[in-house]
Amino acid sequence: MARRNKIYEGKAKILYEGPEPGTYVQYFKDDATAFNAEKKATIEGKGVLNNRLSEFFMTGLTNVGVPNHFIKRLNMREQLIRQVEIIPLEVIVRNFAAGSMAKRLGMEEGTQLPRPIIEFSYKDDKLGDPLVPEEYIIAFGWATQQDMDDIVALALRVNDFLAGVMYGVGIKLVDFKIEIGRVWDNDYMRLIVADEISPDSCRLWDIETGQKLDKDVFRRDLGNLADAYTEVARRLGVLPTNVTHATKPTLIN
Ligand code: AIR
Ligand code: ASP
Repeated sequence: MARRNKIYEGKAKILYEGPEPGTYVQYFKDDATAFNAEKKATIEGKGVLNNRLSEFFMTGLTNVGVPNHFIKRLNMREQLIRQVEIIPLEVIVRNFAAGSMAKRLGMEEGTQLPRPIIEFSYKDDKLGDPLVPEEYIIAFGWATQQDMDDIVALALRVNDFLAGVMYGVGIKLVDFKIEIGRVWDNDYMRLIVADEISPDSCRLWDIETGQKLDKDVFRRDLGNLADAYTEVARRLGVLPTNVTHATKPTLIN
């Protein structure tokens, strides 16, 4: 059988033409990159875990009424998604200072913020995804003021959902990144959550021990990334509880 048409290949995922108009197949690779692909590795099992975890979070969002691109998982590494026009922004929500915010402001990582803080980066690897003010976004026409209001509302709903789900399994949601896409239903345009939600795009710390269970394990060489993601999946009930090593993940259907 002929391979599907490749639409786009990113650092961790590939998009293929979907079986019906308006759909794509999203394939999760085992590749990990950090610092805009300066650091690279292949981590066996990561793609399988992220496919399943993104399915878990997106399905949960659907169930609480937050619109997103997920349609269904097709197999271990692929999911069917709605085709969207991606807004070229990384929408970052922070509950505790960490990463680039902690560095920029000289704050200790883990400091609780007075309220969730949302920031936007312009998606451009060559520029290192620079932080941009809303003023730029609107002036350059990447999104309108109405879009920005909708994006902030969506981001806060995702934050409340994800923070609650993670809290339930003893994990603190420090921060995360989402991407937003436009879809059209006839002439009516809507914004929905797109891309992925996984430990690649969140900071997740064990509430008791502070242990990092996200991509910082790879960025900062803190241990085995697949083991950390397996732990997240296991706590969420996505993997059987007796799985202790990620090399060959077994999935519950
Ligand atoms: N993120 C940003 N660009 C790519 C990703 N995955 C996520 C990080 C972190 C949050 O956005 O994984 O959860 C904030 O990242 P930073 O580096 O700005 O502190
Ligand atoms: N995903 C980006 C990269 O590949 C940023 C990061 O997650 O650190 O560099």
